Amino acid sequence: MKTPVTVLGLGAMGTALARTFLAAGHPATVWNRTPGRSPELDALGAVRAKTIGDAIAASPLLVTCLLDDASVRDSLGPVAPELSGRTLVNLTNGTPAQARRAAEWAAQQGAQYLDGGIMAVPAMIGGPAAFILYSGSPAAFEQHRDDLAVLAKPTYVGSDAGLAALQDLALLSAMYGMFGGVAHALAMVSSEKLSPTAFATELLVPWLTAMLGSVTPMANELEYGAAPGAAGSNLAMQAAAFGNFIDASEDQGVDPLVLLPIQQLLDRAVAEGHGEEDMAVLVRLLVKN
Ligand code: FVH
Repeated sequence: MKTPVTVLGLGAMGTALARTFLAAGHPATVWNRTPGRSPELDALGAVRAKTIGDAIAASPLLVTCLLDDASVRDSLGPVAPELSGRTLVNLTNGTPAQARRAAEWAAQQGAQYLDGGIMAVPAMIGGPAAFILYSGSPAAFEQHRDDLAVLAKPTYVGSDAGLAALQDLALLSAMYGMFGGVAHALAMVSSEKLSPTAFATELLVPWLTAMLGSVTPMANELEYGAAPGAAGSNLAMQAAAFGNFIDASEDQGVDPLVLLPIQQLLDRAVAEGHGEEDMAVLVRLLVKN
């Protein structure tokens, strides 16, 4: 028999997780703060626990997917003794510090703990492009790797429980930076009588795809130092051009809000003597200690 699993939280993501466990043949018990959410799970065979205590008692493997760290603490705090002997996999978005505190707290309750960062939207769960970062108890990960694999490719990143959250937030930061730039680009195009769809498909997506080729060399440079003659696009040149981005935005009636921090960073790099270097320097300027 497949491992029985309890899913705590039936928001958009918790519902997708429960549905996917059920589809893979796992007996699944579900609980949500507001009862009756996601009724479609009943027809798929989910057992709806009346209390969170009943939900925890039903399975050795517990998956939480709630709004935030406070909602996890609010929900699990009153039933902490019930966690003993179980594995808690927390897929709620949080910080590394929150994950480390949760791991310590779970250990005090006698539970194994894995923290997870879901790199997918709900529709991707159970599909080939989804992956989930896990950190925390190596024994728990080995024990439940196959169970967790039905949700998304499980990627274990270390026994320090904070490492999944750290890399989850790093990945999401890159994504939001990209979407911020995309929002600005589409606003610029929309300020004229141009088709945003044609711009996106014919120009923007190919451009971003080509620029992705710079990401690994930038990371390499950070780790191993600049390759001789590598700086083909120096920062002084980029800072000089960046004023045009801001001026053109203003001329078009587009708020340059998302560009201003980048301009600030480029100007700082040049002022601190890095004008002849390239983008990898920006990483060093961002790190505070
Ligand atoms: N959906 C997504 O695209 C992203 C993908 C990556 C991972 N995130 C994180 O997953 C967590 C849950 O996200 P969600 O999409 O399921 O969120 P909602 O649909 O808004 O559901 C929220 C659930 O949390 C429950 N809840 C809220 N506050 C409390 C509380 N104080 N005590 C107990 N439960 C609480 C809420 O219950 P209810 O409002 O129905 O009673 C929902 O079950 C999240 O960390 C994302 O960042 C999703």
